Order: sequence, then C-alpha cells, then structure tokens
Amino acid sequence: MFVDQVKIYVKGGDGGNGMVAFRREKYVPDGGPAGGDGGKGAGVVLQVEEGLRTLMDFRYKRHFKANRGEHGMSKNQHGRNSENMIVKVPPGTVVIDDDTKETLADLTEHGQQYVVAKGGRGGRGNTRFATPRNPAPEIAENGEPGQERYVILELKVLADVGLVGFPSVGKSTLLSVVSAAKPKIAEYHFTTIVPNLGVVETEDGRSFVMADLPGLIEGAHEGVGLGHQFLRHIERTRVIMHVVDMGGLEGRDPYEDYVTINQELKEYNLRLTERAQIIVANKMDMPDAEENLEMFKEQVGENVKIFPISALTREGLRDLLYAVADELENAPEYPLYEEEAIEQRVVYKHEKEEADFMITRDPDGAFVLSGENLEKLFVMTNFNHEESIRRFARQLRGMGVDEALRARGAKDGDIVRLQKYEFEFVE
Ligand SMILES: Nc1nc2c(ncn2[C@@H]2O[C@H](COP(=O)(O)OP(=O)(O)OP(=O)(O)O)[C@@H](O)[C@H]2O)c(=O)[nH]1
Ligand SMILES: [Mg+2]
Repeated sequence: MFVDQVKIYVKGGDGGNGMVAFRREKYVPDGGPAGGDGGKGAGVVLQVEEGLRTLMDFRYKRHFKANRGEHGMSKNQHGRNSENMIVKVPPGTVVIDDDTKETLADLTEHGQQYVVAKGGRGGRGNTRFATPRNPAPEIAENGEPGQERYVILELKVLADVGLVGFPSVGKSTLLSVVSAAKPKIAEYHFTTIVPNLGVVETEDGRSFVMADLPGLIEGAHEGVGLGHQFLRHIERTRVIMHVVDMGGLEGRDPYEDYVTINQELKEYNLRLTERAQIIVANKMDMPDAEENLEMFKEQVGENVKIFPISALTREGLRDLLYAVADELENAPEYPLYEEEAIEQRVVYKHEKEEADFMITRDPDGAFVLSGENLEKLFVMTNFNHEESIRRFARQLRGMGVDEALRARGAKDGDIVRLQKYEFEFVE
C-alpha cells in the first residue's frame, strides 16, 4: 500500500499575559488591584474534510502557529480568547508524534477533530492574587506557552484513477510526468509488474492519486499476461484512464486495442464498465499519430471524450488532468466488500510522566536547571515586578529545587542557569 507522509510543525498560541494594575479613583491614591487575566491561546485543530484525497496541501505549508490570547488589561478587563486554527486533513489521516512515534489520532469521519497542539491558558492578573493579607499584590502571571511539537501525518492512499491499456502504450511514462512517482519505463512489454502510485496535482490545486497498472492483453480476465491480478486494483478506482497508443509503430490498430481492453474489463467485472472512462490518445508526437487519431475518432463515435497527449513532450497534460479531476468530483465511491472490515484502531493516550526538573552542570561549573514544568513556570513569571519574582522563588522552593541544588553541592553565590537566564544561588 502506498503511504503519503508529511512532517509538520504545530504550535498552539500562548496564553495572553495577566496584568498588574490598580484602580485609580479620585481621592484614593492606591485603589484595589484591577489587572485582568490574559485570554486563552488558540489550539491547532486537525479536522477531517471529506473532499480531500491526499496530503498534497502540506507540501507547501508545514508550519501551523495558532494565535496567542489577548493580554489582560486594566480595569479588570480580561483579554479575549483566540479562535482555534482549523487545519483540514483527508479522511484516513493518522497523526503520529515525531519524537515518540506514538500514534496520537486516527482521523476517519468527516468533521472529526483532534487538537494537535493545545493553546496555553491565559495568565492571571493581579486581582486574582489578592488576599486579606496581601490586598494589593504586584503579582501577575504571563500566559502559559502553547504546546508545540512536530507530528507526522500519514495517509494510506488508494488510487482514485487507474491507468489501463496494452503494454508499452506509455502508462508508466504518463504517471512519471504528472507525479513524483518513478516507475520503470522501457520499450519492451510488461515492464510494469506491480502497480505504481503517484500523487498528482492539477494546476488549479486539486489533487488525486493515480495508479499505473501492468499492461492488459486479450485474455487478461482469464489470467493471461500479468494484468489479471491487477484488475483487482482497478476495481477500487473511480475513474479509468484508458491509454491508447496512436503511434501505430507495432502495426497494432488503436481501435482494436481499445475494444479489446474494454472487453477484458467487462469480462472481469461488469461493474467496471460503470466507471467514468477517459481516453488518453498517447504518443501524438509520432509521425502517423494525427492520422491514426482521426480514424480512431470516427470509429469510437461522438460521445466519447478523447484527450490527445504526448507523455514524451508533455503536450496536452493540463487539460487531461483537469478532466480527470472534474470526473472525480462527480464520481461515486466504489467500496470493496473486503475492505468493509477496516480495523478500528483504538488510540490509547498516555500523558508523559516527567520529573518536574533536572539539574546538570555546565563546563564552567554553573548549575543548569531544565525540565518542562520548571521552564513553564519560568516563562509564566512576570519579572517586571519584584513581588512576582519572589513568588517564583517560592515556587522553586516548593518544587524542591533549592534542596536539590544544595544536595548537588551548590553554595551561596554559585551561578544557576535556566534557559538563557542566570541567578545566584542564595543560602
Ligand atoms: N514517442 C513517444 N514514446 C512514448 C510516449 N510515451 C511513452 N513512450 C515510450 O513507450 C515505451 C513504453 O512506455 P511505458 O511507459 O513503459 O509503457 P507502459 O504502458 O507502462 O508499459 P507496460 O508497463 O509494459 O504495460 C517507452 O519506450 C517510452 O519511452 C510518447 O508520448 N511518445
Ligand atoms: Mg508500465
């Protein structure tokens, strides 16, 4: 099975900062605290969109950063929460954490959502820190940082479009020029022995999956040649591109070929004839091609769509791909019964249990503090206010940081680093 895969970076919006402010009333020099809370940062939300078939859109945009919450304001006004950022994904998208390789979500139903990066909560303003003992605190929190990570999106794709035709008509060549697939191409028959899939994008930004199948010959439905086992793959596709060689080099008659292949499809499974079929008249760069095409047109009649192209010179591809994308928009799905029993994967999520902090030493002897919880506490501290800083020091003590530093041999005046900041260890 062909897997489309892309790695993206997601970051939830940081929460807005809480504010330190005081009421200013006439004749009251220092009113009560009046700093509002920051708003919540937006999450990055993956949402299933039925119409999408591939992860092509992520080729161009791989970074998704949601908006931060608005900062708290004076007069106890809270900052606004930010709206989640919705990122559309095709049904069948599996979300994997790039670090842990853990499956985070398996998105299948239209509209299904998964918060892939949570937004941070808003920091509290100083009003929230008022107590009877400290009625006018100069303490506010900064917003909580939004979650950030790299995730892998994976999509197992089935072909939307199947290329059928006699051997050597140019099916693999066509796939190779409209997608990044690199199928083997050669002038001998049955070069392709397994189907190759490629993601195709039209100039107007639509995309679909095309399968290049081994050549069919007369009797394929009975197991002649290689095509038989691959007729199965055609069953899944919703549009058939029937490639006909207009070069006429091997003395074969394009119309006869065309009739033979259609007969094979029909004998194999009647329902294959219900598929929308687009005729691709290939090798139009050859000397006799125009003449052959005219004759072919007369033979097949009026109401069959024919797209003359040359996979070699890449002529006519744009219109052909547009026509395929148009057909796909209207074509029904053809579920295979054997695929009904798609395994329903249950996703078990476990939040990482982590130590609150870690202590290491830099070569210069400084103690280095790290750890997700500690760093979060740090960025949520408003260092503009002495009182906020003292609160941070208390929180560190509460987490056992002082004790642990002492145990590692820290003495009064030693340097302690946290991210790019330095403190002095004070006994
Ligand atoms: N002149 C010309 N030659 C082409 C064109 N497209 C393909 N060919 C040649 O035709 C030969 C067969 O091409 P393939 O793409 O391997 O054909 P295929 O239909 O995939 O063949 P099988 O895999 O064997 O069924 C190669 O030598 C190609 O270079 C075209 O538009 N013009
Ligand atoms: Mg081939």
